[in-house]
Order: sequence, then structure tokens, then C-alpha cells
Amino acid sequence: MRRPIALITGANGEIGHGLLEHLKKMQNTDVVALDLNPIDEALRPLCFSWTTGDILDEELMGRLVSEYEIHAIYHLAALLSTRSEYTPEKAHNVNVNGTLRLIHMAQEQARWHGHPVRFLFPSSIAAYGLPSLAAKREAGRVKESEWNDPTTMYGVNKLACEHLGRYYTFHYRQLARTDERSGVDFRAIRFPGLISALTMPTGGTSDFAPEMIHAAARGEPYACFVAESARIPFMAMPDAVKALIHLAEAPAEQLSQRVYNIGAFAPSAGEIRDCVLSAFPQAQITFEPDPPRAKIIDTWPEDVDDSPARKDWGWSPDYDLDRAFNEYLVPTIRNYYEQQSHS
Ligand code: AKB
Repeated sequence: MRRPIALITGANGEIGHGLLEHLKKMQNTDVVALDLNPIDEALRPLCFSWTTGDILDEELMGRLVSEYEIHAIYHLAALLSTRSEYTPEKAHNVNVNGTLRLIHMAQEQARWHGHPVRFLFPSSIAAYGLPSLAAKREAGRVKESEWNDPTTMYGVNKLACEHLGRYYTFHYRQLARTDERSGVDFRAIRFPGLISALTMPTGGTSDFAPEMIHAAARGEPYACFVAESARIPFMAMPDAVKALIHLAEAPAEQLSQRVYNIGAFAPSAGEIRDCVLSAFPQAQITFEPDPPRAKIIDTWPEDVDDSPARKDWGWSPDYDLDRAFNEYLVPTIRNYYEQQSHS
């Protein structure tokens, strides 16, 4: 008998840290963690097992399905927006082909054990593409069906994966003689910029917010690569993890769609600077926009309409901007660097 598990790819990343902790507390499924890098020591007790490797490695994925019966996949592995611009073809291969292989694996697993495989996919506000700052301001809180014209390879990849997930869930093998549903139960969230106290971001364009906070906590100057007026939606990492779990647990019949916006707060980069200075008055923060990266941020929406998520599966954030800073980010980050300085 193969052990029933939930598979988390990209487990060592920003979302993975919080998700592993949450799933361990829930105690209702064994988790196998997969990442390109060895799983952090602190995360290993939270996993039934962990392995290092590439989601594109057929051998590795073959070993996983021979050893485990996969009932849920949290597919967090991806190249983020800035990094994907430097290697767009590699980004497509990892972000889209890698996701397709995992969705197909979910389809095969569902056929093996006869139950739907819940496939949780972190899409992004990068799936949107506002053509100008005037249009961005006019659009305000965008709905899922609006402005789906991404200008980054990462955003294109996320939108493609959303459609792949919807195809496998509702239209796979639609010409077959048997009415065989794929068994893939795909669910996606278009995450805003995520701010984690526990992990440093790598290769995202929304990273200016966590980079600013972490630099201030380290006592280092920070030159922000977007304009002071730049505005996109953000969220504290605990809310992002909560949303993934809630969407994963929602009965399929409650879902009126398979891709959801969620929002929490949408400050300007200047307002984030003000919060950082309140906590770290000595912080040296300047704004030195890097035009190509700043332009990407200008194509992402000012904010999102998350009413379908609130209606279908009871979404509501626990952290607004002030609480995110005062109760989560600043105390946790300050403690982290104080421990680092004593170690
Ligand atoms: C990025 O900046 O690329 C990501 C995202 C907004 O999805 N954090």
C-alpha cells in the first residue's frame, strides 16, 4: 500500500515555510516536501518526508508516485517575475511545462486511487496587465476577468497555468467515448505581493516591500527600485497560507470559479516606507526607480476585487497594513536579526 500524502513543491520557499507549519498543525495529512534545495532543518520535522530535486525530473517524479499515493498537490515551485524576465524560456519550461507535468501526474493519481486530487496553484496579480498608469488608476479594484493582458513572462505563465488547470478540471479528454473526468480538482489564487517575516524573497518584482523592511532591520540603507507613488496590493504571509488552506478545504460545489483574487491592503511604496520608519526610525530609505522594473509594477493593478473569494469560501484577511507591521513583521523580523547577531 502506498502512503496517502500531500505533495508540496517549492516547499523551501516563502509560502512553503508557513504552509508546512499550518499543515502539520492540522494533522490530517502526511506531507512530502520537494524543493530544488535541501529543506531547511527547521522544516524537516513538519514533513513525513522531504526530497531534493527538480519538478522536471521524470525519474524523481516517477519515484514519488511509486512510493506515495498523492491526494493533494500544493505546487509552489516557480521562477518569479524579475528572474523570469532574464530567462524567459527557462521560466516557461519550469513555470508552465513543470506545472503541466504535475497536473498530468495528478490526473494519473486520481485514476489510480479513484478520488479527485486537489491541485492548489499560486497564481499572481502578475496575470493582469494595465496598459497605463491612467488606466491603472481608473480600473481601481480589478475583477478576475478584467485586464488579463500580462506583460511579463511570469504573468503569461501564470495565466497559461490557470487555463491548463481549468481544462483538466472540466474539459480533459472531452472527445473520449467514456465520460471520464480527469479527477483533477484545480484551484488557484492570484496572490498579491506577499511579505514574509521569516524568508527573504528571491527574484520578485514586488520584493521591494520585504527588501525595504529587512534592510531596515539589518541597519542597511535601501534604494527602492520603484517610485514612491507606486501602488499594488500586498498581504502578510500568514494570510496567504490561510487562504490556500481555506480554498483547499472548500467543497467543490461551493466554488463558482477556479481562479480567485484575494486582497488585504494596497499601500504605496511611500506608505510602506512610512511604516518602516515608524518601526526603524534610523532606516535610510531612498527611491531610485529602475525604469524597466518600475514599469512592470505600473502594469499590475492598484488593488483587487476579492468578493467571489469572500462569498464562495469565506475569505477575509486577518492582517491590515498596521497589524501586519506591528504584530507580525516588525516583532518577528527584529527578533530574527537579534538572534542572528547573537549566533
Ligand atoms: C513577484 O513579484 O514576482 C511575485 C508576485 C507578485 O507574484 N511576488
